[in-house]
Amino acid sequence: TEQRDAAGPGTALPEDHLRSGSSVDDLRGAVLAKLAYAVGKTQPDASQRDWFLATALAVRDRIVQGWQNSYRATNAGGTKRVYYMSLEFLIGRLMFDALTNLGLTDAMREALSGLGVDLDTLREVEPDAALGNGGLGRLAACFMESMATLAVPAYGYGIRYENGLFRQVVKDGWQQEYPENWLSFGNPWEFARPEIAYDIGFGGHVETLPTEAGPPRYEWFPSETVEAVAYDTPVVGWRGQHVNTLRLWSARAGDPLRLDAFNQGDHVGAMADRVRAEAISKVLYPSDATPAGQELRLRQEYFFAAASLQDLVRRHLKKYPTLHNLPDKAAIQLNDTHPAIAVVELMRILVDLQTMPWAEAWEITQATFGYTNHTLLPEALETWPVPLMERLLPRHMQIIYLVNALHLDKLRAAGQSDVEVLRSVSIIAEGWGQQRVKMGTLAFIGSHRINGVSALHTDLMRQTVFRDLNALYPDRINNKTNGITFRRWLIEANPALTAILVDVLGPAVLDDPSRLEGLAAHAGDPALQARIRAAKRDNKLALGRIIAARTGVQVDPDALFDIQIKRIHEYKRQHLNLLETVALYNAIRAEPWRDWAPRVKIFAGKAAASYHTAKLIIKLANDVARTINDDPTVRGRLKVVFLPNYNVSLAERIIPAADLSEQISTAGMEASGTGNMKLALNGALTIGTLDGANVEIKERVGDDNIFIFGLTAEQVAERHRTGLSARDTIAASPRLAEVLEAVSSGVFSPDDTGRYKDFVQALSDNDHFLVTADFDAYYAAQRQVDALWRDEAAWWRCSIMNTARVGWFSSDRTIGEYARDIWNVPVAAAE
Ligand code: KOT
Repeated sequence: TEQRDAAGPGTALPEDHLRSGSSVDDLRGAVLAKLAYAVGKTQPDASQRDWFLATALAVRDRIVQGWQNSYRATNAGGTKRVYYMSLEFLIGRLMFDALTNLGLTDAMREALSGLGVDLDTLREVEPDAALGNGGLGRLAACFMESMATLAVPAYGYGIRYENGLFRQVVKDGWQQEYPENWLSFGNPWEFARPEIAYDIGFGGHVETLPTEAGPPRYEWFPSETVEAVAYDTPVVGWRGQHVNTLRLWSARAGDPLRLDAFNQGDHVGAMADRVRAEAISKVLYPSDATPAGQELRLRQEYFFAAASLQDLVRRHLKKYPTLHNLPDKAAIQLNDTHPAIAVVELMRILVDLQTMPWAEAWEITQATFGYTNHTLLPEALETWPVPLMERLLPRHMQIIYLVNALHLDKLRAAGQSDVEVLRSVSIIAEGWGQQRVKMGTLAFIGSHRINGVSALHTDLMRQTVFRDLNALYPDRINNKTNGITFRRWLIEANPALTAILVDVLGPAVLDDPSRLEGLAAHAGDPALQARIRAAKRDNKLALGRIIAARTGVQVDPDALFDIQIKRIHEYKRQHLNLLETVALYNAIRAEPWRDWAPRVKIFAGKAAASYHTAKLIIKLANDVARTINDDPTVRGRLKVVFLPNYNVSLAERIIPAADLSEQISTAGMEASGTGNMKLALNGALTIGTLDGANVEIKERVGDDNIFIFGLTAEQVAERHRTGLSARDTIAASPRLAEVLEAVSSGVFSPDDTGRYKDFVQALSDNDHFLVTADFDAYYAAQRQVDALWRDEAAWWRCSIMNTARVGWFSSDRTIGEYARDIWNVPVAAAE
């Protein structure tokens, strides 16, 4: 082949024809060919990274055939496609996903071992694709895998950020952020498509063109254009049958960029424009559940929404003469409001470019879009200042005003005259001397279905942020409880548990998670308990090695591993866990003779760089950890660990080693949670509030197999109405008072005794997240955990019941519901 020239002289080159064979010999030959011809290395010179690249490229070859078949079948059949638009895809590593779903893991391990290469070492070399912040982005990645598994023809659309979520370093207990350049050594999974590029406009002005009859036409003349270039990653489903595409857009300066300036000698000025254009895909905003608010973020949102729409409209028009049948051929799902400007862009395409009458265009738009809401936190609801939108997207702002006016006209015509209601359902908010565009309202009005991500969250949506819109359009809001892909979170992350499940339940459990239920009948079986326990112990030993390597702390695999892993946020209440840790520490010191159940408290998570309280909570975790771990009187009964740089691949190591899952958000604030599902599936017991999907986990695993405590969402709302001073609560709990006094006075921060003074003060003055109100109930629930842990047979019975009863939280189930209730597309029948 033409690539042969790339090989070094004097090297015997292996055959490069083994494109699709999957025997051990085929795979070995394919990896060697990739190493020579694609990586350009000989075996003796190859680093682990070279071997990883060669292996990944050989695996990718084996996906391509299915990819092309899937594409051809969808195209020939004129099958409806799903477009999942998301500013975040928190993918993690892909090699084991691909190997698992193709059924090639064992063969590849053997192929490589014949070359003296260890597959599990290569696994660790792959960088994490962290193109997301947390739950919302990880959900998008799980959904991509499940859509491929269920043979739903789908594209994921997003941005190919050069820098993913920052790398977290903990220095002296404080979080520091470093850039995460995940692409610096190349990305073997993607295909660059430089020929698939679209012009994306910004700024400029709108011209009104009179027409012979009827309303005038409008044309937008942007002052700036940026090119969006496609990069495609194939997404292979379970059993490798169907393959979809994740298409991520990269920004490229339009060419020639200000050639005039360049030719007149203003190289720097011309280059500054280039940098400004290409900044769009440089970095993921590290804000979870808070809107970024900067102009660059709005540019990102429009950039990827517009590129994706041009792409799917072009695909449609290649096959059909008009866009009238778009909703029969395309379902677009908006992952939160970040892509909501797409609603307006589609209207602009239909009305301005395709000269479709407004009413028809609106019907098509609504029938095409669905919108998923992921948070009710008022500070997280996205709004944009009208002047900014007007400057950046002048035609879109006109369309938004008209959409809004027609929407409000319709309501008034239907008899709605309550000014408060009209104000609340308007897309434009007034106040603070500035109009703002409410993206949630825009997404709601522009979609035929709006969904929440757990039963409780969806109910609260109906009662709170979308109360008035729900009253007007009662059938639009529906629930789609989140799920997780069991391929990554069980089969790949926990092979030891998977082997036991296959042994007890048969291999069909891998295709049909409802079969996990069969485990319940054996939950009390001492032999099964012993096996499950041994597998967990091995996973804990493996995690213990990671903990020792990264923090220097030694942990006992026979201690209870108590895990809280998620973004650091006050509503998630890592500080409630820390205060309970301090209370336990006090109790151990006060009563050292008691038979304390040994525990390791493990925390991991990133804080938004500008979120000062979250960063202080990380510091508190590290301060508490140092103090307790260094105190000889604790005698190893309690250890505290903060594991730095939490990401998808670290989650894959922590979750299989968990005994206890901390899901302790203030009720009503966590929309769903998905870590709760991953941990329960892997046999951890949940200690949690009645929040998000915890409610549904409790319903499924049963009250005896979960530790529920604290105020309900309704009680939380009541407290917020009646006042949040915590003074009486603290006064009534000597244990809490003692803990707060210790933290406040500097027991854990002797180098800076005032460090936590304001933090503790704020908890007493205005305890918005009700940490103090839930403290005693939480402490009591933790002591119930201790008691159950001492009764080994009872504990492992509960653990097994958790694994047995969470099959419903498979993202295959979730995607099946979206397909049926929102997208109107068929899914492949389970085998
Ligand atoms: C909202 C606005 C900006 C950035 C991120 C968000 C966000 C993230 N909102 N919700 N999430 C999480 O989404 C997960 C998937 O649905 C939920 O499980 C989790 O509860 C949300 O906090």
